[in-house]
Amino acid sequence: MQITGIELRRIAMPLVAPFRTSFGTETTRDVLLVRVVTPDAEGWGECVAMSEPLYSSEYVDGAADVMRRFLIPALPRTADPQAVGPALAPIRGHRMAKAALEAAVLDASLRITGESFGHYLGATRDRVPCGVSVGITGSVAELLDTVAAYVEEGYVRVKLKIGPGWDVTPVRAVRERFGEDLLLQVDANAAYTLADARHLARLDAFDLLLIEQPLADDDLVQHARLARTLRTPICLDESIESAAHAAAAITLGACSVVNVKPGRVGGYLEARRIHDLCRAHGVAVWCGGMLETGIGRAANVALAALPGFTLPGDTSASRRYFGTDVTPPFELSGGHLDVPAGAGLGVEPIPDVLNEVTTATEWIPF
Ligand code: OSB
Ligand code: MG
Repeated sequence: MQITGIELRRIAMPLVAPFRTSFGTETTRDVLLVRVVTPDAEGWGECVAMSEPLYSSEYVDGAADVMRRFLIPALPRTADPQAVGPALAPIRGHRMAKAALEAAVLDASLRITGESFGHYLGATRDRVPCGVSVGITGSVAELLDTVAAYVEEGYVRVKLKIGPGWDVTPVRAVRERFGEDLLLQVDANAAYTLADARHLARLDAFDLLLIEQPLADDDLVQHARLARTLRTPICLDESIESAAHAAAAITLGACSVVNVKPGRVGGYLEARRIHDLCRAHGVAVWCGGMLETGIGRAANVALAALPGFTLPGDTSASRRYFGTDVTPPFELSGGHLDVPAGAGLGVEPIPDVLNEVTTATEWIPF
């Protein structure tokens, strides 16, 4: 199956509410979609880079540039998903861009064989429990209202974004209001340093499932030190860009949980390797999110159905993000999302909706 060409499609997706983290506020999701065209099938991939390099060094314009100048010319001529990673390996970094291309090739090739993403990856469930990531709000009262609405919708786990000046007080308020049975965790997006260890230990009082990425992305050693001073388990997000990083983090004792995001680690195949490694070591994993449209969400939900994903993920319903998703919406049922069962991603963009939100397209012949 030869690749005929690749379309880069930029879309602008207004968020239903601004999403504030310790690194910035997002009001519109600026997304780069990739469409791989072959004579027999087309495949879609979503690049999770954000418009500015604040979560990690990647950003949407940079991803589009590296794709057209370096990654697409290096792709194998035939659409073999297993060959994509090795072909792109000589180009350093740019994992989110690589992941989007690999996902699109995977989707195209699975649509031809009729196999679903979930089946291909090794999913063992047909639905997955869902958590929700709650941004920093203007007040504790607003946060409590926001969390109440999500709990009412059925989310089985709540993650609060935290940062210096927005940590112990909001966490205490949520724990007091919703009680000890609420599965609750926090995400600092690398906003603290080891000098904050005593302050972070105050969160131990609230029986959190985990604290995600408290310290800098490139500091596994300090996370290992922090882990010895906290009772709350440490989960790494930004720090884990590969299975090799996950192995190092486990060896050092830098984390006891890993947030798996396929974009951050260079693709769904590397994400599965991290799942396998963590599972073998008894380290829990869960599927993170990057405010994906239905394209990326379909693949994430399939991944989250693998047996080592023992904690609820940030795989929320489409309506938590967008008024109108580019695919038929993912809807929560009893706190779960169904894993798509159709060939490939099992979902496709709705042409009219896609055209409505498209800001630019570029065709790169092969
Ligand atoms: O750190 O997990 C994160 C969104 C964008 C960038 C980084 C993160 C997040 C989220 C939201 O927490 C996850 C989601 O609902 O998609
Ligand atoms: Mg995170």
